Amino acid sequence: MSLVKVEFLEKVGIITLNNTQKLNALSAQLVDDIIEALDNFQKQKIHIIILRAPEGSKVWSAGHDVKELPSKMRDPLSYYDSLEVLLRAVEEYPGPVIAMVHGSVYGGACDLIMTCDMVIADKTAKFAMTPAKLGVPYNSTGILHFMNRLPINIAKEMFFTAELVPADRALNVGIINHLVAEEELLSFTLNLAATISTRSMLSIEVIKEQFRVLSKAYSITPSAFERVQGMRRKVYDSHDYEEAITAFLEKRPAHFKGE
Ligand code: KFV
Repeated sequence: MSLVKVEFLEKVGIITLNNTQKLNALSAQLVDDIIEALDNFQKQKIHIIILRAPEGSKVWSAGHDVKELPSKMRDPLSYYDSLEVLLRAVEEYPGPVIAMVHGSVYGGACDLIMTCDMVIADKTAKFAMTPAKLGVPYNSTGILHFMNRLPINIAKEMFFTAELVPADRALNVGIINHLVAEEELLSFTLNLAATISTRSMLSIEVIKEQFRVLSKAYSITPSAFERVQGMRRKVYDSHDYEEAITAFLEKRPAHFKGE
């Protein structure tokens, strides 16, 4: 059974993450279902996508499925990890993908909304970037998503504290485009999509791709790349990573040693 609900409304493809029992944690199966829905919309030449959770969800998505993170000694966010595949599918979708957010958003799901082209939210929305709570060495493309979107001091605060940023502050710092009343969330998002749909989709597709290419136009030397990978490896080989994942599964706070 698919973990997403797919609708077509007013020329817009709507994908609803629909595994609320598991707080829409981004398991490989949920990710596969989102990607399949995106592929089908692309085949049908649907240009604008809304990504949402079911109405009234307390949690929009709890982020990467922690139960699917590898145990020690393996990169938890390698190129082919399901979350990374999803982020690339959203970035490469040939038209705007709009995140419509009601409820809280954690970790990899926060990266997902940063990867969407726009974010519309109501006052229940909150955003937390939690890898430091889970001892995870975040990956460089993920950090770049935040650097390209937010002032660096705000991005660092999110990564270092792992605390939830409430909706009004999220608006002030640029995490979200528009903060709207709960009862207007869908109509506002559909209106925005309707405006976009009157413009040249060919032009928008190419502009989106230019934003993607230019926002990744950083070059680093092979030795800098290998150094970063080496530093990250120290983290996923560490006591802290193993302890944090175990603590999550045992539903207790993690005890970090810094090694
Ligand atoms: N992965 C897998 N299962 C999860 C999950 C996750 N990210 N978040 C919640 N669950 C499961 C949880 O184990 C429980 O399952 C059920 O969802 C309800 O969660 O089999 P169970 O025991 O019923 P509860 O009981 O924790 O719900 P609640 O007390 O309402 O708290 C909600 C929330 C969201 C505050 C809490 O579940 C939570 O802190 N979840 C983890 C949020 C988080 O840190 N996500 C980041 C994951 S790591 C990540 O995304 C990345 C990329 N990274 O680098 O770290």
